[in-house]
Amino acid sequence: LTDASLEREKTLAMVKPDGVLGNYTDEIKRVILESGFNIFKEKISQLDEEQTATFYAEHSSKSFFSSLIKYMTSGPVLVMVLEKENAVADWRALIGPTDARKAKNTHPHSIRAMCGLDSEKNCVHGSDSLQSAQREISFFFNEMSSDEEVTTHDEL
Ligand code: RTP
Ligand code: MG
Repeated sequence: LTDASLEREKTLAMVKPDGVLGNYTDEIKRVILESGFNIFKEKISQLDEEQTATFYAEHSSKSFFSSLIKYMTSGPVLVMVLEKENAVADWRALIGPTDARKAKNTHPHSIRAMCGLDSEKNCVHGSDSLQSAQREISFFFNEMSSDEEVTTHDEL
């Protein structure tokens, strides 16, 4: 393995329905590229209730689960595989805290401060660990392979 290939950690990023409908996609992708990530794969997807419940299975017993499913199925999402050294933690830092209202106070330069609304409608998703990243990348790019508009970028 070369040094470059060791550095290329991958994470799953998503622009949620409020971000897509609010036309934040281009601005978010600009921040992603300026922050040193490579967009390795991307596609538009429309989640259904079952897919959302599977994706967010860890939250199935939470009070906000049914609301989360309604939100996440309300429109298309843009899913991306981002790669860079320390991609998982760096993308989580870039998006900011879950509650976008808090993000506006404590992390004003974060993506959720830029385009999120509250603790649910927070514009973007990021994998929370290497293990989650692997699960979520195969969820979108192996299991849901019937989706169209997949682009694969050449590795640098
Ligand atoms: P994500 O998984 O989407 O990247 O967000 P996260 O790690 O920052 O937050 P998590 O605890 O995993 O929650 C997943 C998503 O559920 C919605 N949520 N609503 N109403 C509420 O109190 C509440 N709490 C969480 C948000 O859309 C959150 O991103
Ligand atoms: Mg989470």
